[in-house]
Amino acid sequence: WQGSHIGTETLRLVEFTAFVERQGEQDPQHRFVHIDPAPTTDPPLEMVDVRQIYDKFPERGGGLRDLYDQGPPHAFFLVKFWADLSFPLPEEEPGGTGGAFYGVSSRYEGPRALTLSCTSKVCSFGKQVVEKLETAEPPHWEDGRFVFSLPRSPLCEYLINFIRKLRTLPEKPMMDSVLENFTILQVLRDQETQELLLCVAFVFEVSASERGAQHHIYRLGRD
Ligand code: G9O
Repeated sequence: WQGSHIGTETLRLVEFTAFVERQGEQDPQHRFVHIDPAPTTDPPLEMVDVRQIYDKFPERGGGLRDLYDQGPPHAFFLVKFWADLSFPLPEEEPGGTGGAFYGVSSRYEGPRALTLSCTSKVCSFGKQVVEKLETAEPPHWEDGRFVFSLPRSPLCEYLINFIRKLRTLPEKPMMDSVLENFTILQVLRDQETQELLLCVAFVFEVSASERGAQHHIYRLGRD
C-alpha cells in the first residue's frame, strides 16, 4: 500500500480533530490536534518499524504486537502529533471544566456499507489506563462512497485532567517528557465480522506555540 494518507482499500481516515469548546468566546473552538483530508499529491508515507513502538502500548492480549501479528499489515499507521495546548481557559473550580466541552470528531470513508466500531486505548508507560468502545453513525452515501462519522465524542475524564495538568507545566521540554509516556491506540473494525480495518497509534509532543498543531503520518511495517 503506497498511499499518502491513513487508509486502505476498505477504509480511509478523512478527518480527525480533538478540541475544546467554550461558549461565549469569540473563537469558541480550539483544536489540540487535527488531521485534515490529505491532498492526493502528497508523497507516499515513510515507514516506521512497528517493533520500535511495541513498548509504548500493551503488546499482548489485544495489544499492538498481537494486532500486528494478526494483520493485515497495510492497515497499521503511526501519527506523531505536535499538540497545540496554547489556549486561554476560564477560571475553573477543582474537578470542573469551567463549562468547557472537550471532544473528538472523526470521519472515515470507504466502499462498503458496514457498521464501524472504534476502540481507543489510552496508555501511560505502555499500560492501558482507559478503553473506550464507540460505534460510528450509520454510514451515508456521498459522492460514490460511504461516509462514517463519529462526531463530538466527549473526551473521557482521564484525558481532560491529563490535558489540564499538562498545561500547568512551565516549559515545553517538561511537557514533552511527560508525553513520551503517553500514547493512544485506535482500532477500527467491521462490527459484524470483527475484521480489522485500520489501526492507528498516536504519539505526542507539544507544539511550539506559534506553530499551532502539526502532525506527521507514517505507515507501520516489519521486515
Ligand atoms: C497532548 C494531549 C492531546 C490530547 C489529544 C487527544 C486525542 C484524542 C484521541 C481519541 C481518544 C478517544 C478516547 C477517549 O477516551 N475519549 O474520551
